[in-house]
Amino acid sequence: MKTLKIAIQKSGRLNEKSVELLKNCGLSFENYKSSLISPVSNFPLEILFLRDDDIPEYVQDGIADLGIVGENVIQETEVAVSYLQRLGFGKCSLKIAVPNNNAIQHLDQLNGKAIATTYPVILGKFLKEKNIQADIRTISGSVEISPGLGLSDAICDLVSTGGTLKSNGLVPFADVMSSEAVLIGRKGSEDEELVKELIQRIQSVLRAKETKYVVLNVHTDNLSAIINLLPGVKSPSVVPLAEANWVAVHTVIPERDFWDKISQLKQAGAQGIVVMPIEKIIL
Ligand code: PRT
Ligand code: ZN
Repeated sequence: MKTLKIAIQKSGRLNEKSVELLKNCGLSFENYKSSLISPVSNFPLEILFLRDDDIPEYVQDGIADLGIVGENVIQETEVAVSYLQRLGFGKCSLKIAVPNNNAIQHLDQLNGKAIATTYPVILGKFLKEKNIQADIRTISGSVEISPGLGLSDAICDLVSTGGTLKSNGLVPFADVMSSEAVLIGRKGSEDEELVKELIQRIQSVLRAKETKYVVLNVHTDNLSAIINLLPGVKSPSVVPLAEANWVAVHTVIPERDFWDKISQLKQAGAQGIVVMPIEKIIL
């Protein structure tokens, strides 16, 4: 049987979450820091640990079948790969930022200015779209210090908390793109059975993360009010309790409106609410 290869970041911001996701898919492997390849013992898969910048090309060229990498890196490297699944971690935005004492207020004012970045391709396309002629200065790192050193008037860099911009006296000025980690595949790999199986496992883990399993007790007088609050669920399980006229309702609640829903359920008569994490949801 064919063995798939998936490339993930060897060390850095995406490494830990990528390893965690694959382990949550039930894959068993050693997270070797020192080696490039780790075999998975219970699935025909090998994990390649690489620098994130190399992952898109490895996948495009078929050296790896799959990869986990930030969308920012895929777009910057302009590779031909298939986007298979957004993964919900490594979220950040590529932003243009200017010194906080700067008079630049509108995009037009970037005309003729120097912008330092490690993302010249994405920035170049953005400026072209906005019809702005600026001087893109490509540097390999520490972009945030370049205005202070007089090397540029603005920067274009990834931002997550905004702390780095702030501590360098910069303010975000324009959003160029937002990014998160995605699963990519060699073109055509999405039709392979093993790839489909792995995507299904990943999706079941992601779905489970978005929901909580909830068990609550309710008097039968209040049962219909409780069920009306759970419109997303086709049929919550209702189990009789030892005490007459009381039942336990088992259901799943989306993470995004969790606390609102819990307080509505309490007001409708729910008691003894127990909340549990879900490991996987297989449809
Ligand atoms: O060694 P290797 O080449 O593999 O790693 P790397 O150093 O190139 O990348 P790494 O590990 O820093 O980031 C990997 C990926 O994480 C990026 O390609 C993004 O998709 C994603 N990501 C998410 C980020 C950030 N958030 C982020 N904040 N990548 C970088 N940053 C940097 C940013 O460049 C700036 O220096 O963090 C700083 C800003 O952070 P805040 O929190 O102060 O705003
Ligand atoms: Zn990198």
